[in-house]
This record gives sequence, C-alpha cells and structure tokens, in this order.
Amino acid sequence: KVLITGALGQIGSELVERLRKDLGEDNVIATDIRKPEGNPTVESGPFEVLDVNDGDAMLELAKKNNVDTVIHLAALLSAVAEQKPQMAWNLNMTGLYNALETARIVDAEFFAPSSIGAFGPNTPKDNTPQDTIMRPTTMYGVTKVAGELLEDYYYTKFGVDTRSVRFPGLISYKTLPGGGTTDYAVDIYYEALRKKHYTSFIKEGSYMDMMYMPDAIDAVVKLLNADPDKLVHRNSFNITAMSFEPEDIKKSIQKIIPDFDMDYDVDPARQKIADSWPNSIDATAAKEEWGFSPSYDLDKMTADMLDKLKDRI
Ligand code: VAH
Repeated sequence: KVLITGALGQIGSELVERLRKDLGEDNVIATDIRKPEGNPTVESGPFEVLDVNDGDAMLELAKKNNVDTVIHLAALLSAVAEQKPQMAWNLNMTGLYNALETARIVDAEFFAPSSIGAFGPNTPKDNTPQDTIMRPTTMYGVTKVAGELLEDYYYTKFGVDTRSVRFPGLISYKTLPGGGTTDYAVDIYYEALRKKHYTSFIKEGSYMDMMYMPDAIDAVVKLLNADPDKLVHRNSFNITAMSFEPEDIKKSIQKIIPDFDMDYDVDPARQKIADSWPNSIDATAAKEEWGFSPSYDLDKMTADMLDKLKDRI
C-alpha cells in the first residue's frame, strides 16, 4: 500500500489518480493538510487529513495501513518559500524527516521530489551535469539540496530504498500549481483561452527546464519500479523534457490561437529565483539508469493543454 502526502497538490492529485488505476483504489492512501473539497479523483479512495509535521500521526497511519511505499510530496514551492522562509524550512525539512523516519520504521520504499531549484547561480547553466556544484540561493533550493543529502543518508545508513528526481517546471491542466516560479508556463494557457492575452512575470529570454505532467507521472512510476541494482544515483536524478523561454511558448500558442499576444510585467522576486536556476539540464543518468524518456515536446504539450482546457474555460 502506498501513502502519499501532499495528495491535493499539482503532482499529488495526478499521481494519486495514476497509482489508484495501476494498484487499485484501496491501495493508495491519499493525505493532505486539508480535506479534498471538490477533488473527485482524490475523494474516490482512502483519504486522511495529515499534517506532515506530525511524525507520530504519519507513522501511525503507515503502520495501520501496512504501507510499503511512502511518496512524500508536501512542501512549499520556490516563490512562496521566499516569502515564508522559516515556514518553508520547517515544513520542507521536518516533513521530509518524518516521512523518511516513517519509511525507515515500516521498511517502505521512499520517493520525494527534488527540483532544478536545487541548483544555484554558480552551477553550470547549460546542459547542467547530474553531479555538479549545488549552492542554491533560495530557501526552497536549500531545502531541496538538504533533502537530497538526507535521502541519500537514509539509503547508505539505514538501507531505506530512497529514490528521487529533480523536477523541472511542471505544466498540467488538472490542478493549478501553488507558489512556483515556473507557474507562468501554466497560467499562460488559461489566459490564452480566456483573454487571448497574457502578461508574463518572467522576462523574455529566461530559459528554464519544463515538462508536461503526463511525462512527470510516468517518470515517477518508472523510477519507483526500476531495478535497484541499476541505480548508480538515487537522490536525485536530473530529468527534463524541454527548455524554453516565454517567447517560445507564446509562439507555440500562436500556432493554434494566431491572435494570441503577450507582454511583460516582470516580478523581480520570481525573476531573481529564475535567474539563479539552470537554462537546461542533462538527463543522461536518468535515461541510462532507468530508461527515462519523455514524450511531450512544447508544441505537443500546447496542443493538449489547449484542447483539454478549452472545455473548462
Ligand atoms: C517551482 N514548480 O517553481 C516548482 C519547481 C522547478 C520548479 O520546483 O518552485
């Protein structure tokens, strides 16, 4: 049985749906800090309100349900973490520690995401290597690097089967992201359909790695099922499907909505975060060690996003 924290989030709500399809409704216990009002996929199976800062409650839930896999997604993302750094440290690190302790005690496999946000301004920005300098200048990045190290420690010290990916910006139409820097690449599709216009808070020419959510969900499932003997790395694999800047996604949308236009009103806080991250990372290790292979490029993602969103807007 799988225990998922942060199940109502952008990744969580889709991972719950996929794992319940793969493993059966009752084998995925979804948890989040609040009740799933109006989230039919999460509401369709076992759900518990859980504050990941409460380690005893998490362990109790895992024992009671014979959990053998812990997927820990609850965290504050980059932009909101810069507004509330102390809360971000407490939630991102205590939550992770509690999830790792739970996995250690019940002997469960473990997954938690890292991010391109784990890299910093002196990390090589183009084709960023799997193993390189990691001195992030955001609280989010500090918690991600610390998280990677803690997860590797739990593997080497206690034998917990920890696995992780460094997610790029994730784009999806089912659940809005919360408080990220890459969220402009989600907002733009909603605004293109609502107003045929978008004002980007990230400036022209800012390249960041991105991925469509179906590829992200496939990557988590593939890594969790990968042969552990083939894993040279564990926490945490670079993965990416594409790298683009605002003008690229504007042009991609214009192929379907020709009169869509965009202007800029740059948010200095989120621009500062974006500037500290890589332009494009190298995902060779993930491809070689567990067959990572994304299938959506920018135009294919744009076509699917606009098609799925048009009925809802
Ligand atoms: C954020 N979407 O913007 C998240 C992610 C790589 C970006 O970590 O914080």
